[in-house]
Amino acid sequence: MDDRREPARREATKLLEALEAPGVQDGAVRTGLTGAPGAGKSTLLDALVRRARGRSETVGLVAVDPSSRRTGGALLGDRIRVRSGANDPGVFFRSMAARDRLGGLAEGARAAVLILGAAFDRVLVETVGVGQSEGEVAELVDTLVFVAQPGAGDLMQTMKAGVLELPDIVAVNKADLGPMAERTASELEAGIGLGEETNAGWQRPVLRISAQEGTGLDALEDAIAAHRAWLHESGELSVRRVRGRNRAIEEALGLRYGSFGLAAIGGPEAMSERLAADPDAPAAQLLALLSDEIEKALASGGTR
Ligand SMILES: Nc1nc2c(ncn2[C@@H]2O[C@H](COP(=O)(O)OP(=O)(O)O)[C@@H](O)[C@H]2O)c(=O)[nH]1
Ligand SMILES: [Mg+2]
Repeated sequence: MDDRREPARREATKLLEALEAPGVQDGAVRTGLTGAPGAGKSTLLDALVRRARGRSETVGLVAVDPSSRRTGGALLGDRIRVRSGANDPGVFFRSMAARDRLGGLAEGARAAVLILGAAFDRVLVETVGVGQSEGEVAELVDTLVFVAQPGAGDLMQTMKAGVLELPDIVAVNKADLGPMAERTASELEAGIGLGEETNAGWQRPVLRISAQEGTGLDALEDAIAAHRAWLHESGELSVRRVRGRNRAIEEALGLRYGSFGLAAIGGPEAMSERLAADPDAPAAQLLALLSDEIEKALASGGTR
């Protein structure tokens, strides 16, 4: 690691620790939107932002584009800026490329979500539903909404990819298209009925919405609120946050030091034990601690 970066890293660690302190994140409703390109995520996001602003709630937005490195989410950004107004201080937008050089998706996006979660009433994260990035986003937010595109072809692909295990709420968009949307919704209901109980005790609803016409959005907001209440009551909220924290730490260390670095402090199993032993420590603090240990171990010559 470049020594000149060290002071900046320490400052960032302090900031992230403060953002993870008890109570700081509790106020924000953190929701992820995922789904195939063209499903209507950005349109829905825009509608949700305008509804939230209508209730005088502030909104922080993060767009994660797994396909591009630098200009990811530019389209969404333009859209939000145009529609919701660039000068509205109650809306903040940040777009993220999937992976920058040092940090993975989890590290950069997680920091953005924490910062926005401390400052805004709602945090909305949009990502294209492809494999790993979707799982990572699921761990950054409290509620993941899968925006389904009507059409059998897409649906079969989605189901094959196993993507449907992650979402807490399924919103079949473009209900204004009629029978095709209704068929997709029925298929998804059947598909979800067969799924194993990944979310113990939470009945995942399949909703019909039209982001364009604004129909079904009351029900969607109700479902998000109900899911949030369930997260608190069931204790699942802290389970998820610890899982997200652990994933972020493991990914960040893996990217910085590789498997060789992990081996230097005893390998992945030793690391899992370390993380499990301290579920309450902020990610940034553990990350800094483990980074130090790895660097010392590497400097003193290899694995122990
Ligand atoms: N008919 C219909 N079209 C929609 C609806 N929502 C979005 N669209 C259209 O679907 C296309 C893709 O929308 P977009 O929000 O960019 O999708 P994203 O790629 O998932 O972000 C655009 O042409 C939208 O106007 C809807 O509820 N009904
Ligand atoms: Mg979009």
